[in-house]
Amino acid sequence: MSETILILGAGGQIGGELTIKLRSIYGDDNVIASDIRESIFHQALNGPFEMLDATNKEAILATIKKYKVTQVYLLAALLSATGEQFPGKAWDLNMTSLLAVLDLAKEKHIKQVYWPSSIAAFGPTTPKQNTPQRTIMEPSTVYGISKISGEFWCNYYYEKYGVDVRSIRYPGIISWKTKPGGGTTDYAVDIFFKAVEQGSYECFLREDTRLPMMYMQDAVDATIQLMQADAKDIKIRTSYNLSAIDFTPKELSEEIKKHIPNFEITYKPDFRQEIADSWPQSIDDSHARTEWNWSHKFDISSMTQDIIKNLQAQKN
Ligand code: AKB
Repeated sequence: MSETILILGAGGQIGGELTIKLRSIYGDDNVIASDIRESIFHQALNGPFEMLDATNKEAILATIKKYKVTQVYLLAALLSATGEQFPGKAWDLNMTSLLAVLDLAKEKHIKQVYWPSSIAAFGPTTPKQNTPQRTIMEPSTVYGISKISGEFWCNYYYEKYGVDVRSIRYPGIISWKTKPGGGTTDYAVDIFFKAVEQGSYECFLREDTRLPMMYMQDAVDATIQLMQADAKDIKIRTSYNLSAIDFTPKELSEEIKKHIPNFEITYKPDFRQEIADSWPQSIDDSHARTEWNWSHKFDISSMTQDIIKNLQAQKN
């Protein structure tokens, strides 16, 4: 399989780890990382890096032509918490970049597009447990509004122009190599860094806030699996529900205590509590499991063990 891949937003939490994995599959030179600013992370990696504004269609096209790009993974976005602080900027970045890339695919400059949606596309009126693929979707954040709108744009470009665009509704993604920024589920990453560095963490969500989550390795594998799946198996062109684990801050802290017994957590909920309260607690992803054979590998205990082992090794 020979592809040349452009990643927009490669300096972000998911973009960074996707770059590493895609380069291990397609070769360093066939995966072009790009972001609006240079990242130290990418200086440490082999392979091309371009400074690129994901909202600048002409600049993206020039890069596509320069490297003969066949697929674009669009990971640039403003997340839920930052989006509430900068609503206009979130809408502009999230929608302009998506429409630019969809247009480039419609104009046949690229063959395939990946774009992530999120559990943020759901809202307070959505059934919270085992949230179905098709259900009430009335998001209450700007980020969520951009995600539900983006999903319908993807479906529209697929139906009207035959654009091969594929998408996943990510739950909170937990990583240790790259850090998230500006999300509501970020506590579940920060908690590990603080637990290893200082043995304590002040959580910005209530102890009983249950949210759907996933370890980064599973998220990256799912993304690539979806992109490599036979087009005939992709039945959903809005975005696929995807699920692995769900837990509360209290449950996660108890898991961390198994490895760091003195770990202490305190709670000081802020504006992100309302966002978290509007999202599902668990997700039904049976379409992804039956249509393209998705299955997750990490549960809360194997994930916690892996993250703490790696962060402690990094510290020493
Ligand atoms: C966020 O918290 O905003 C993101 C997401 C769930 O899409 N991690």
